[in-house]
Formats: sequence, structure tokens, C-alpha cells
Amino acid sequence: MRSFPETDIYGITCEKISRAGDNIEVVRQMLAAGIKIIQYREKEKTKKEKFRQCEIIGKMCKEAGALFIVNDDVDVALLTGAGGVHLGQSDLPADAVRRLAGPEMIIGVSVSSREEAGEARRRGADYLGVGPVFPTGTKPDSGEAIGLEGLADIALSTPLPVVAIGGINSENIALVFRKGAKCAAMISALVSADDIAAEVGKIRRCLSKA
Ligand code: 3NM
Repeated sequence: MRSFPETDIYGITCEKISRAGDNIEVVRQMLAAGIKIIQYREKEKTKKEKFRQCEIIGKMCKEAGALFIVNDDVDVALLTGAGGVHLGQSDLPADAVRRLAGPEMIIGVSVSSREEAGEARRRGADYLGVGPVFPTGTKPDSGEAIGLEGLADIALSTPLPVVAIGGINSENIALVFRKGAKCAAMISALVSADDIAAEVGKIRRCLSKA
């Protein structure tokens, strides 16, 4: 039976802001640093190129024992053996995706209010991406930051695992766990780091001190 992994960091790709190289190299470094959930998120490539990268990244995640999640593209997720798919508010609803993807696929949904969280749960989501918690330049259309209180409010309203997202870094990650997040998703803090492994080490030291 599918279940959302117990882990602290959820790494997401974005080649445009990467320092390390292409998405494949970024994921290689994230896995080497011990990250156990990888989401392939790429807004600037053709479906064909996303499929090519996901075929490789899916295999890398399998070898590393990490959960591989594809953003938006259910077809790419299914074709590349991904364990999960992540849906935004304007993507197909979770219950429709479940019909396509079957009972084993982990389905995540982005939400920024209690209402969206309730709706995602009713439609069978397995976890919620909740944000943006802090202002972020990575997704300019993500809406106004909901803040730590907004995160806490949604986390209290749902039994689903909450993955906090938006502007999270080593300085503020401990705060989102205190407000009920089970896991923290990051793009720029990881992908734009000079050294991904060093950054993951720093984030984990901050968490263990908190
Ligand atoms: N989704 P960074 S915020 C992809 O609120 C994404 O749903 C968000 O990037 C949401 O870690 C966001 O660089 C961007 O802030 C996260």
C-alpha cells in the first residue's frame, strides 16, 4: 500500500536556476546528499525532453531508494515508473488522476487554504504541498505568502501529511516543522546552492539544533 515517506527534505528540480548543471546532475547530487524524495518540476522543456530526463532520474531514484515524483505530467509519471505525481490547482483533479494512475501512485496536491486542503482530501490526495509559506521568487504566480500561521491553520485542519513549500531555507526550516509540517520542499535553497551536499548538511544541522 502506498505511503508518504518519513523524511525531512523534499528536493525539487528547476534547471533554470541550477548552479550544478542539468536536472540529472542536480538530482545526482541531491541523492548523494541523502535526500529521499525528489520531485521533477520543469516548466521550460518540451514533454519529449522531460520524458528523457525523467527516464534517467526515475532509475537513479530507484537505485537510491528515493521516492520519485513528477510534477503535473501524469503520463510522464506513469511512463517512467514514478512513485508519485504532484498536482497544482489548475491540473487534473486527484480523483481523476487516481483513475488513470491506479492505487499505488502517491498523489500530492498544492493547496494554500483550508478549503483547498479539504477538497484535495475528499478527492483522495495522499499528501498536501502547502504554501507559499514565505515569499518566493521561484514561482512568481504562487500567490501571496500564507505565513507560518497560515501553514499551521491548514496543518491543523487535515490528517494528511503536510509538505511546506515556498521560500524555505536553512534559516527558517525549523519553524515550518514547529507549525505542523512533516516535510519541507525546497527548490532554490538546494538547486541554487554552490554545493548541494554542504547545504543539505547545513539544513540538517539547523534542524537537529532546533
Ligand atoms: N510551489 P523555493 S511555492 C513550486 O506555494 C512552488 O505551491 C509553491 O521554490 C506553492 O523553494 C513554489 O525556491 C516555489 O521558494 C518553491
